[in-house]
Amino acid sequence: MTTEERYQMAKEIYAKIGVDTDKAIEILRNISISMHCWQGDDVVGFDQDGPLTGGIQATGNYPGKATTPEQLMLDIDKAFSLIPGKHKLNLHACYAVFEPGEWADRDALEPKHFQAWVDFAKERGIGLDFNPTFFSHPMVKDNLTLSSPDPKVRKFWIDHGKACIRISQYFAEQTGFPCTMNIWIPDGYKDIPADRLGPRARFKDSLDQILSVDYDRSKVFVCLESKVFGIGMESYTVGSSEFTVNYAAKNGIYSLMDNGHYHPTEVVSDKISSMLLFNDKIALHVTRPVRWDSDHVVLFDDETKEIAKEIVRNDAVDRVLLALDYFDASINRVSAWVVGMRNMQKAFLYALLSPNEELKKLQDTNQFTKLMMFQEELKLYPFGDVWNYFCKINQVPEKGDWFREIEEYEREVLSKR
Ligand code: RNT
Ligand code: ZN
Repeated sequence: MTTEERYQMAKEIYAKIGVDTDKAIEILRNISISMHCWQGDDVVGFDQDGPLTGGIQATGNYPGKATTPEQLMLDIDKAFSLIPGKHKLNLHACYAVFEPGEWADRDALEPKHFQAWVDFAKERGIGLDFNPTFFSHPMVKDNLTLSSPDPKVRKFWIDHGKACIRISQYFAEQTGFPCTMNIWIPDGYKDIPADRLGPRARFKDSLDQILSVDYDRSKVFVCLESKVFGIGMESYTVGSSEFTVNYAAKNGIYSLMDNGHYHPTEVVSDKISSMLLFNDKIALHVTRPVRWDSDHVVLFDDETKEIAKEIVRNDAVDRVLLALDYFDASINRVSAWVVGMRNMQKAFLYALLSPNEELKKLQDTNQFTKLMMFQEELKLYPFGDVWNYFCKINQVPEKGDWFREIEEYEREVLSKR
C-alpha cells in the first residue's frame, strides 16, 4: 500500500471519532519550532575557547562536531532538510561570527557580528531567536553574573544584555519575524547562602537596567528562564521559578519554562494551563531530563506528548514560543537535531489527532472509566500513517528513511573533519 492509501484509511478511522486529519496536518504545517544551534557543537560557540561553564554539561565525544560557522551552518541545513515544515533558528551570543582579525567581547557585541547568521536566515526565509550568553566566559566570577556583588562584573553583564536586545531587534527587522530573546543566568551557590535576598535584588535591578533599552516589544519577545539548580550550584539558584514568574508578570516580559528545570516529579505540562490563564504568551524549552537536567534528546515520550496536548487543547499554538534545548555529544549531532525536532512535531500531531472536545466532555460528565479506556485506545490509532503522509507532502523522507542521509553525511562530511 502506498503512503497515500494508508493515509486515506487512517483518515476514515479518525473521522469515525470526529477527528479531521486534513485539518490536523494543516495546523501542524504552521507550527514553527525554534531549533537550537548549540546541539551542533556541544554549546561551545565561536567567541572564546574555554570550557563550557555555568553548571551545564554536554557529555560525550562523538566525532565530527562543527568547529567553524561554515560547518555549523552546513549541519543546520542538513538537519532542516530532513525535518518537515519551516522552523526558526535559535542562536546564542557566543555564536558571533567575526571577520578575520576582528573580535568583540560580550559587552560590546553588535548586530554586525551576527550578519552571517542574518544572511543565512534571510536566504532560507526563516526567523531567528536569540540568547545572551551568561556563561563560558572569564567575567563569570564565582558563578555569578547579573547578581554579582562586584559592580564591574554586574556592569559587564548588564551591557551584554543590552547589546543582545539591540541584536534581537536587528534580527526581527532583518528577517521579518519577531525574535524571542531568552535570558538565563547560571548564578547560584553551591552551599547554603547567608543572604538569599541580596543576589535576587541585584538580579532584579540588572534586569531593570537591561530592559531600559528602547526596543519594540512587538518585535522582540524578551523571556526569563528559571532553574532549580545547576552543577556546583546545588543549594541556591538566583533565578528561581518564583523570581522569574513574578519578574516577568510585573514587567511585561515572558516566562520561559524549561522542563528540565523543576523537581523530578513536577511536570511542565501541568504548569502550562495556569500560565496561559495569566499571560498572553509563554515560552518553553523542551528537553529530556534523565534523573537531572541532563538535556538528553527529546523523545516522543509521555511528557513531550502531554506538553503538546496542553498547547493544542487550550488553543494556544499561537501563544507558545516553543524552542528545544538539549545537547547530546555522544551521538551524531545532526541526527540528534532531527530526532528531537521530528519528535516534537509528532507530539503535536498526536495531540491534534485527539478528539479533545469529546474527551473534555467525558471529564465534565464524570465518565472517568470511559475516559481512561478511550485515551488508551487512542494510542493504537494509525497515527504513524498520518505522520508518514505529513512527511511525504512536506518533501522530507518518511519513517526512518532520513537516516540513510545522516549516514552518508557522516561518511562524506563529518568523518573528514
Ligand atoms: C540551562 C538552560 C539554558 C541553556 C541554553 C544553552 O540550564 O536550560 O537554556 O541550556 O541557554
Ligand atoms: Zn533551557
